[in-house]
Amino acid sequence: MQKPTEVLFETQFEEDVYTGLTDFPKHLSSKYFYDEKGDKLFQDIMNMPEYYLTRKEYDILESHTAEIANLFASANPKFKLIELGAGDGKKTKILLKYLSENGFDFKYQPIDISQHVLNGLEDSLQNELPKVKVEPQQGTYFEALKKIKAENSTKKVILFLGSNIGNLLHEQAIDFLKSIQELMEKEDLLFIGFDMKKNPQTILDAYNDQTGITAAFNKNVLSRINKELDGNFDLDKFIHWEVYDPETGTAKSYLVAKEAQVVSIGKLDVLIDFEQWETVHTEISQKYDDKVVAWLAEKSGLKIESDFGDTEKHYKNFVLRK
Ligand code: AVJ
Repeated sequence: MQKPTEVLFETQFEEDVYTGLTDFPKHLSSKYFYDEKGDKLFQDIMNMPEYYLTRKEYDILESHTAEIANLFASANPKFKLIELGAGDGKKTKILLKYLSENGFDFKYQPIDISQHVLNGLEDSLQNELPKVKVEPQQGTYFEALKKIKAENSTKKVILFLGSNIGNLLHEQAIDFLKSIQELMEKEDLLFIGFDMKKNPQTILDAYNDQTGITAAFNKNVLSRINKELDGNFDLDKFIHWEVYDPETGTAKSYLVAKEAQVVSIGKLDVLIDFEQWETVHTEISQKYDDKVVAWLAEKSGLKIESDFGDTEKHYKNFVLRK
């Protein structure tokens, strides 16, 4: 694992893979799960019986559609609906349909890291809700936020669904919320989904399905290294391992090496040594309670205006304002 003195990385992916796999303990970012195959696997996850998050949020949006729509349009009826990490927009379409059928004055700006996902979303909207004005934007949340800041004027309603915030450690979540807060004006809203603490077994099962879809999703980061960086990971030599700490509310995913091995990554000109049972930490999926959400909001200079939850309070959408 000797580091060439001057490695010039062509992409963020190359740099992050290099840094993560030469660090101790090893880690890779879950943002690299999502290529075309990863998007498909995540779709499959959302349809698994164990993965309750998507259905819960869908139910919340469906049972409070009018109330949420009116909240978006309150103070100033004209707004831009900006969605961070839009995905297939399945849940957002409930709102879009209502807004469009009831003559609300808005534009929809879905932002996603995957151009493939955005194209699919734009096509499906063209078919299903042709009246909705759509302005897709490809990029990371960070790039998107910078662009939004540069633009201005119209009232912004920012959607951040799916408990995507759960991929961030609290400190990072606060930084992220702060950067959203900074580009918000008084009348703007942030509508954000949080997966709440619940029976630890329910959470563990959601990230550890018996069919192995989550395992394949987790291992997709290794497939990407093989494909894009000329790596030779043998996926069968790793197991997917999930832990959930009910005290901190943090679910963590790992890839664990079943045997000692050396993996070559051609494009990075590096050999990575794995000891038997060595881990690569790949994802966190944070779970929240009301106190933690209030603390995050306060730390980021945001106020909680209201929240919508399912009957069991397994999942909640919060409305935040500057
Ligand atoms: C899309 C980040 C919300 O953490 O629940 C699903 C991703 N990882 N199964 C989550 C995921 C494993 C998901 N988020």
